[in-house]
Amino acid sequence: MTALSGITPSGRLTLGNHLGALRRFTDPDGFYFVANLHAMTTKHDPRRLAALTREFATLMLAAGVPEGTVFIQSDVPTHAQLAYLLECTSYVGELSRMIQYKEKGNRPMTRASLFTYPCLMAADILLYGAERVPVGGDQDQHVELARDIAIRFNREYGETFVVPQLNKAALATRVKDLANPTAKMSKSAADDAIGTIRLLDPPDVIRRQIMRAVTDSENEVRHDEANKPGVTNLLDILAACTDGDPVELAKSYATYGALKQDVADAVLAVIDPLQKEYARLTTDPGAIDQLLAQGRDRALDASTPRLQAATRAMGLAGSA
Ligand code: AQP
Repeated sequence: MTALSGITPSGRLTLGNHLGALRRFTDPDGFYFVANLHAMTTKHDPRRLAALTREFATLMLAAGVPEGTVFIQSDVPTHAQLAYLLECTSYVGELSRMIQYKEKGNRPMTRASLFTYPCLMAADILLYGAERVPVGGDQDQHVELARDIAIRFNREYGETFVVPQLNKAALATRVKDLANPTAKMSKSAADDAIGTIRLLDPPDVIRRQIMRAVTDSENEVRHDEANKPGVTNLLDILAACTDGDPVELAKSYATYGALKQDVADAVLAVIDPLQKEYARLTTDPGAIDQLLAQGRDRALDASTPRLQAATRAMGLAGSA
């Protein structure tokens, strides 16, 4: 089974991104990419995008994502090439039903890419023959569309793509915002948002944010998402960082203060080695370039045959 996952440089990486994605990118045969083409569907700052892309790629390497599996999406042109072919097999009707477009798009100044990016996402998936795509619930619609496109393409132009399945079993803990624990911790939150833990924030800032996390007016440490979202989020974070069971962990705490202290220690124990490795890697930019070139070449080799098959199937074979 081909493991494939992208992460969009739409803001600085968070603890949620690490626990839910980066640290699960462990397959030496996988493909893990910085989805920078996906970060341009709304107005963007080119310098910030370039800096975030480099930071993401370096953090992926620092997190121990296997060598040769990490690449930057725009370095592998097969993604954009296949995306165009898939745009030519998709319908305006199905793209206009996509949630992001319905919520943020459909205005005269909306970028056309906010309408077509689901085809790019389908290309990301279909290029590598991924059979199962581990995604959070908010991504279901994209995988459904990739399935529809693959089935239609195979029917109209001949068997070319593996039809992917949704892989809900692989879902990770959803880390919630510390200041608003009913919402997901998101990297696109404002840079100074107090509820978002950024992987590269100084340890004292991270500790302070955890100590200030919103809880409730009771005094009982209990895992109860509906009635105690703040405390439950802290227990889930502690469990994810220590490989523990959040319900069991709750029994060891009599006060919120003691829980927060342990959450801060556990989070910093996860983040500290990551920050040290990041700092070490950034002293040798040439080595980072080399690792990313290795990932790019491998992704290009793996994806080119399927792009060529799709190209031929659509009647674009040229003189070759
Ligand atoms: N809070 C979270 N808890 C656990 N996992 C999370 N992920 C994101 N937030 C959490 C996982 O990180 C990866 C990022 O995927 P993405 O870049 O496509 O963006 P996303 O899922 O929309 O994540 P963000 O951080 O919330 O970004 P923005 O703010 O841009 O929307 C995925 O594997 C996701 O499950």
